[in-house]
Amino acid sequence: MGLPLTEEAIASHNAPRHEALADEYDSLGRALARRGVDIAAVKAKVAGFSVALPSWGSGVGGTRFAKFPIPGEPTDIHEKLEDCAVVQQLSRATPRVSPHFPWDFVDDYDGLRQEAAALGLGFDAVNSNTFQDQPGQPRSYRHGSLTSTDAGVRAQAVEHNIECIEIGRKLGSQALTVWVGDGTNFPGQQSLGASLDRYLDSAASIYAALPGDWRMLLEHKMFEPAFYSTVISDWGSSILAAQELGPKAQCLVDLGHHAPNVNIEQIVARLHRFGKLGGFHFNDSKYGDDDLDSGSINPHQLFLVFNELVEAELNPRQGFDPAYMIDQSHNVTDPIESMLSSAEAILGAYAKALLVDREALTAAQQANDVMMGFQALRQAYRTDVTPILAMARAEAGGAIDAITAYRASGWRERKAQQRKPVGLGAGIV
Ligand code: PSV
Ligand code: MN
Repeated sequence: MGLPLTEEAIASHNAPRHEALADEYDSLGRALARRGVDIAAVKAKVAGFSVALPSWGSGVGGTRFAKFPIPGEPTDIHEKLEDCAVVQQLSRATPRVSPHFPWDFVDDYDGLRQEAAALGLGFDAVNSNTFQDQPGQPRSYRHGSLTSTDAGVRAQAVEHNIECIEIGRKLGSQALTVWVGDGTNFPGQQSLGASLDRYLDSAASIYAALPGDWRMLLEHKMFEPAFYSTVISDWGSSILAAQELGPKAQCLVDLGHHAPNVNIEQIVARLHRFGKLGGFHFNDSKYGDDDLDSGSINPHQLFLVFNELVEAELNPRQGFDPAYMIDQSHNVTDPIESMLSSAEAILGAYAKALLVDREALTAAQQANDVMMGFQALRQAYRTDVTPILAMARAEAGGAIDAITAYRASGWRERKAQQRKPVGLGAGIV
């Protein structure tokens, strides 16, 4: 199996756009040079940045009310990989896929790894799933998984996570992301203290099965599906658990998993300060865990998060190497288009953060010059970095205008002829 799109198709998309892009890139380069910024250095950083795609994000998502499938959407991990390869071919920023089990179970993981490699893809963190029951599963997660009061349920959940590690080893991953939906809907339903004890105990058994060069990424979430309390509800619970588990345990920040208006960039800085910033699930939200496209609602927040990440890059603590992943639910768009748009938003936030005049910022902060500190960020934020992103993509063999190139490729229409239709019903968030 070759790559989904031909190189010629991308080249012929780029050809008529090159001249205008070069003009815009040169013009931005001159403007940045006047600010003492070398555009080529920023482009090189952007070109070296990548974000993993969620295997589940290539399917059409749903809300708990409904899912509206589109013709040609992928129905299994093989087709999901193909769609992720399209995103990678056009964006050149998404070379890895983060799989989710049991959704992506197959019989032959060595074969799956080869299949991905032939599509130009590798695998990122593996995600376990103990928030749903699967057909034929001996015990139910209705009342919790890693934190269940039933030792047999806890053992089953631990076993599943260890199985995910085993699969991940075959796929070449080096991290396990653990998110549990465990929690309560009623005060009095469970002991808030004892459920955390049970979590720590179960998590320690998973931790003990981690290979030496692996990380365990603990993903917190304030609410949903549990609406009164969640066991790992916030970054405080997450970092305490990670500290208790050991150095290979770090915290994963899903941008949608916080209380409204929480200062996420500050959380990022705090986690970094203690060497516990393990990774991200990028998405955007307005009200709760909306799983909307990255940067579509609050691009400024994304920029401020990346501002902290650039600070962290410049002042690395031990183990600073966050796993960057997208985690979105594409309910009303073609998932490939959403992932292209999101990758661009994420890279754009990074590029803008790279433009911050760090010397000016530090000097302003030192002198308590409030307005100039703010302006150091503002100047970078209002810069249109589109030409840098497009040039980096084009130089790497990607498309100057990725969504237009994707539409012109006719990929989805072709797949609508070839792939079996997916069922209706409520989708997964
Ligand atoms: C939970 O809301 C979450 O963010 C976790 O990362 C899950 O693995 C993912 O969404 C997929 O449902
Ligand atoms: Mn997530």
